Amino acid sequence: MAEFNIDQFNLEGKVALVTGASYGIGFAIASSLAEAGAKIAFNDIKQELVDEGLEKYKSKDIEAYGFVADVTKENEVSELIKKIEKQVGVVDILVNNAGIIKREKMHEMNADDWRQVIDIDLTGPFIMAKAVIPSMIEQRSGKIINICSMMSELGRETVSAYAAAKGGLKMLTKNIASEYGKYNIQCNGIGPGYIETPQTAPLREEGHPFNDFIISKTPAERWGKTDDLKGPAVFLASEASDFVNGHILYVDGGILAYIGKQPSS
Ligand code: NAP
Ligand code: GCO
Repeated sequence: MAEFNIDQFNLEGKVALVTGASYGIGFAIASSLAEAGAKIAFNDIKQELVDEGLEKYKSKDIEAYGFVADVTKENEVSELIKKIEKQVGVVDILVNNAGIIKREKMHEMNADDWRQVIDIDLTGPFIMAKAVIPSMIEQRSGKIINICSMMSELGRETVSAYAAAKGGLKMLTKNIASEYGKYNIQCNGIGPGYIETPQTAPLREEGHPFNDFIISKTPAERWGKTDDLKGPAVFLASEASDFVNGHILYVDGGILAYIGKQPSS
């Protein structure tokens, strides 16, 4: 690698595919990659969400290409990649963002709900990654960013399937890095802390005890904003991180470093 130059963060000429990026974390990350120069493609499971997303990108002057595709369906993903290659170009950067959570006590959760979470949050990133890796091998370059979680490291009541999937996603990240690093493909994760999005809306309702709990567990003493994830995403998508591989970058305001507030004496 040449001497450091700020242009290493520039993504001009790159095509970035962000899954489930009509709103929330995916939308913020895709916007940051576009601000750094990349062309954006995204998918979602419903046409109305894709349309909503397209409007939002347009209002920010971002040229984005939106497609309907379910990340758990191999045939839909392979069609998606063909369409993107034709209309936008070969995918240089994949961000596996699409994900769901189900908050249920484990002993009351049925196996179908468990399977759905594992399917979308873990098998989806596997299907997406395997669809773009062949062209990344051919190009001898590629970036895959998996959106992990605090639950890649920690457990909590009611999120067993999500924690199992996000813990698995951390290990899939390390395995992709191990298997494809020789082709100059880097696969890293971003582990967001507790971020204000529709996914966490039920936990942030006025008076919800979880709200105070999260603020007290976070040294930054606030919920994260989707904007907090933009810089880390650009870094991991860019040449500036070419020797960073298999790493999970936790963007959590310090949660994982902290034992929690000490009792006042
Ligand atoms: P979100 O607001 O629920 O957005 C997730 C997106 O993925 C939605 O557009 C969703 O569509 C889409 N999606 C769901 N299933 C899909 C499928 N099978 N195929 C394609 N798209 C699908 O979530 P978020 O809070 O922005 O979270 C984005 C990612 O960050 C997730 O992986 C989440 O686990 C992770 N994360 C979130 C937080 C947080 O605090 N918010 C923290 C750590 C990690 P629908 O609206 O139709 O479901
Ligand atoms: C929950 C939350 C989390 C966050 C996030 C933490 O119910 O505990 O929804 O799972 O969304 O993934 O990093």
